[in-house]
Amino acid sequence: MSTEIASMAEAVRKAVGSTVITDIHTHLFPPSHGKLLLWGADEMLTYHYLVAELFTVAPPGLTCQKFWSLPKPKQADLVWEHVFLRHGALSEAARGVITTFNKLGLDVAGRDLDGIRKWFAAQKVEDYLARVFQTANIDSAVMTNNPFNPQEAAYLNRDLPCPDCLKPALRIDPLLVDFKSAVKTMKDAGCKVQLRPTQKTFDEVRRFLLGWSEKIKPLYFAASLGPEFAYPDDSLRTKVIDQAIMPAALEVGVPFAMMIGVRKAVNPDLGDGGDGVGVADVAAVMHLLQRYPAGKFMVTMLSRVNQHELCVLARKFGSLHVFGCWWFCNDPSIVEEMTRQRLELLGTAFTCQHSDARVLDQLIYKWAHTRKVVAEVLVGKYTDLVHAGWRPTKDEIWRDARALFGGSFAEFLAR
Ligand code: RAT
Ligand code: ZN
Repeated sequence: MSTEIASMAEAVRKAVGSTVITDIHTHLFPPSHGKLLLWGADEMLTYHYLVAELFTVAPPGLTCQKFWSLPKPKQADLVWEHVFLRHGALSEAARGVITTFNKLGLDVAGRDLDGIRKWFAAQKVEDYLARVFQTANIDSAVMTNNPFNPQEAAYLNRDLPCPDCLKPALRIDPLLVDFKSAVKTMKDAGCKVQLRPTQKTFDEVRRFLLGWSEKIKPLYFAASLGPEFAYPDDSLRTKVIDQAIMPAALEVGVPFAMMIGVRKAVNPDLGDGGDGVGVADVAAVMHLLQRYPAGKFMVTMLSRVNQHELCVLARKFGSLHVFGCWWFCNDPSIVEEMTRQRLELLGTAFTCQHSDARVLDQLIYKWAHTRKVVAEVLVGKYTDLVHAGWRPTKDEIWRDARALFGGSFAEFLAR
């Protein structure tokens, strides 16, 4: 038995370590979208997770205002000095930078940030993108394409080249969280929308979504929502979902992805790093699933507290695809717990992780760290199976590994 378990464990580690990954939610852009695609040492060091961390240890004289007024390399210097050198790179985000530099073959132990910067300065972004995808062993990554962001919309309207490894997704938050600004953007784009929620306005919103879908061919529509998200209720948000978003999603035949539980700007001085987390009401998702039996929904939730209830819901509705260990859940201890819980309740019918990479290079560490944790969870599960008398074949192990890292998602999309 023990040799069987040892060879199974080796096969699992190999499969999880080497399976190709489809990254189903990132904030990456094609190189043709210029400065929108973030990459390199300074972008990694100023990732909002690390900026938030800097201000847990920053000297009293260093205010957020002062930090934001500095050029990016100076901001990166401050993170390097106070987080990495004076306090230690133990957090997940800090360790991630180290893992990434290391996997790129850079001398991270030498702590030579200037040398590392020189190496990045010599890279050509198109080649570097291919190199990162190869190092992380990813076949494709889904972008977040937001037509409500004028800069992004301008790039999208120019039909610029996009490498095959980057897939589109239509991000529509303002429709649900800031209808006023959504109306302004749509008006600027020539839609006949009004702030007053009339049938005509909803028809126009639907046309806006259909138009963008036709243009970019998104894999899904997506929005991030607060812990207060309720459905149905008598808010404008419910009307927008029922009269514009769901009709458009059904017509295009794409899932509606909801990322639920973010408490926006609890400390606005920190910028993107200033958002927090709150426990949400999973019943809102349940009501959507009940109301739209022909719809498809992808959901990730930010609070650890919501995870179990969400898994139970996914057992009841094949139209719900649970994905990722999002943001504050993307820490090894929580990824381990969530992956085990999901396997126990859902088998492999979920996507164990998405990277949420905002900086290209992060694909390297986010996936290296996830693979390691998920491999050990799977070894434990297969060990239990072997003890129970089952003998998983190598092919089955590879099938299951791929399922968790993109295979189940592909199946869900094809349903
Ligand atoms: O994880 C993050 O980087 C967050 O700031 C958000 O981008 C979140 O993932 C989102 O897509 O809203
Ligand atoms: Zn995201």
